[in-house]
Amino acid sequence: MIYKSILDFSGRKKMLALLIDPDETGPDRIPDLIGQANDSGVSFVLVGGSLVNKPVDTLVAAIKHHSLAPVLLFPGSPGQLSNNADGLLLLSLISGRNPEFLIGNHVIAAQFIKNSSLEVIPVGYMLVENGSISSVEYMSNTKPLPRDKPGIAVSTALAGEMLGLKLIYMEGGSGARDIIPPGIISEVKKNISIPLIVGGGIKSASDLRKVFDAGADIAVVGNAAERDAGILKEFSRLA
Ligand code: 1GP
Repeated sequence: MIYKSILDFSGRKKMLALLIDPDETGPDRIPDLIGQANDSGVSFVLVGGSLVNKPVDTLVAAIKHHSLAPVLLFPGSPGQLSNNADGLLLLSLISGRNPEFLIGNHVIAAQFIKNSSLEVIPVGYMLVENGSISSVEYMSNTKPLPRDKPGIAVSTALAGEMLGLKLIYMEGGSGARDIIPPGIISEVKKNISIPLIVGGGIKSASDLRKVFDAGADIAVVGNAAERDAGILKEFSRLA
């Protein structure tokens, strides 16, 4: 059980997740990239993006073939589902007020998911303002949480937990210039009892240190690892 392993590690060990965007990383790069993730002890491989044009199914199968870590779908739309993964982060975009991203897409996907072997992990997905319009913001047509108002983020995360969501994912946006301010991460962490994932703009060991120190249980790295997979080894030393 993937979720059980996250619960077991939370508070004891920090976890690193590698995010693969199918439009940026083709199957040809998978053996090397996943090989480096394996050597670095990456805990999870996430696959997905806000807008994906390339087929996901064969890519997920290739990742699954090479990866020692569980492969989790991180879908921006129902078209990114694949039965070749181990699990699914079933994202509800609770920072926004677009019903399609809160429940609509889930209705479309529900029967496919029920008939799959995917472990479903319901996630409260919270987009935090980062100074520019992120792909998530644009594609979901939602407003991000203000980065200087931790109280709103805390209330949002609490509501997600009370609704029964199993993880909170604070998202600064793929390729964000800056990480989510550590102060807002720590406020959310102090107030919830479910594990916290943080991603967006983690480019250096110092960024990662700040995100972990602020309370993230799992940090997600996408662009930086796609540019240079060697960074995973350095990052894994902080996990
Ligand atoms: C985006 O949180 C992830 O969904 C990762 O972001 O690509 O900036 O690492 P980066």
